[in-house]
Amino acid sequence: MERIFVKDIKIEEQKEVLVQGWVHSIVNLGKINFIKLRDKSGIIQLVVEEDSIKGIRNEVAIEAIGAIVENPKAPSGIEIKVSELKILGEAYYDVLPFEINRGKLKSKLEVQLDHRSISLRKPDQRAIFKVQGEIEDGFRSFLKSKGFSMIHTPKIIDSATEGGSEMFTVDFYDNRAFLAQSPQFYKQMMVGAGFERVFEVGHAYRAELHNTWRHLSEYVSLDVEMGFIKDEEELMSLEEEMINYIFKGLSDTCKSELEMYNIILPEEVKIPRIPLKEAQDILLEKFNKQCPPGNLDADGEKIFSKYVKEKYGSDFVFLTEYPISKRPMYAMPHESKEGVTRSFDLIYKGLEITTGGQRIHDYEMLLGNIRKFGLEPDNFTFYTETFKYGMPPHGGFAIGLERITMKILDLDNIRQSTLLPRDIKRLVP
Ligand code: AMO
Repeated sequence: MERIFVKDIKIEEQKEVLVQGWVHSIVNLGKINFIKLRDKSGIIQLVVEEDSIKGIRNEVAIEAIGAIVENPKAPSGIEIKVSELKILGEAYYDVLPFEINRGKLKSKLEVQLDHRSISLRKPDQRAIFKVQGEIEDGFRSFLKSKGFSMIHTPKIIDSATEGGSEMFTVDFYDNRAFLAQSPQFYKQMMVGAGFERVFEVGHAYRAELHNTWRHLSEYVSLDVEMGFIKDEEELMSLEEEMINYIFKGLSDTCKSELEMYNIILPEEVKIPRIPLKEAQDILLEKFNKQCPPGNLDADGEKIFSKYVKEKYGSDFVFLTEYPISKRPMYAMPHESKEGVTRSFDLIYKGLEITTGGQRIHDYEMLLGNIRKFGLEPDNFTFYTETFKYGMPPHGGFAIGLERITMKILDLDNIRQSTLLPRDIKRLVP
């Protein structure tokens, strides 16, 4: 008999089924016993006779064959009257690290992460990663429909892309190498190589010295780069359209997962675009909130998001025109607005989830800017070479996958939306 997943069991279609999964809970009534079996798709009640329950306890992996019967009292309205029950994987614990068969997980997040493969057995924990998978799927299929090519670029690299301080170093044979903070240079190079429009889903590495609710040492970066653009407005429009596409996909594919977290996604997202300076002035005038020069801090992002939500009804806001001094050397300066770049951040529910912008595409201008930033152009020839041979106007952006997942589901900590997080204190499991 072939295995069936719990969610596919239909009373009208099957008489007898074979199910496999874990023992979620047991109610022992002597002659008759109820076992809840949990597989990747759901939970079903098994009715088991006394003699076959031997050795069965929570989280043991089992297989059951039995007849489907209707029972309005069973949680799904159906149960299986078991004729054969087999243990497939014994359990060897004294006590479970935490209870995973009732309510919300009560133990501290760090304890849940220490025992990640156990905490993930809880359906609401795995639901986060169903949503995350669908976000990634939406990202890929949206961009493919717009003529973007998928690329994979090296993560072991020779020099810093976003600035030098947050790099992890690795031994690379007899040399020192770094882990890529972003595929920035490579995605630009691939635009110039003739792909024109590229995207990448890959890990990025940041040696974050602070242990915060929103920073990881290793995160998944959803990167986009597009050639022959007019300006950064085109990129923001692309991202806005993409977010609408992803939300529509999630509403279709993740109904029950979103329900678990009480999330109703908006039918249409329209994102205001506000220059950073204006946002800072509003924060100062209306909220007496002083921002660091050329940026918003975490508090500023939260307060400003609330203001935007009230004024424009949007959970998102693009902050534009970041100052040259706060952006990397590849950012395109604004030709008519002194001191600012054609770059932007996207803030979602009080957290930056994207940075992007138009890049410098002129070779001479790029070399000049590298020097202006106190860097040595000779160290970047692998990158700047592309620009020697007719680089089109281009730009792009990157979304942090764990951050957007966390915010969609209103989670408090980025580690909750990371399968196996890495941070300043965590390298296992
Ligand atoms: P930036 O450094 O702002 O820009 O990163 C882009 C997005 O990546 C996510 N992110 C992080 N997520 C978790 N932990 C971290 N430590 C972390 N650092 C960044 C955020 C952030 O908005 N090259 C540019 C992008 C571009 O211009 O195309 C870049 O990497 O969601």
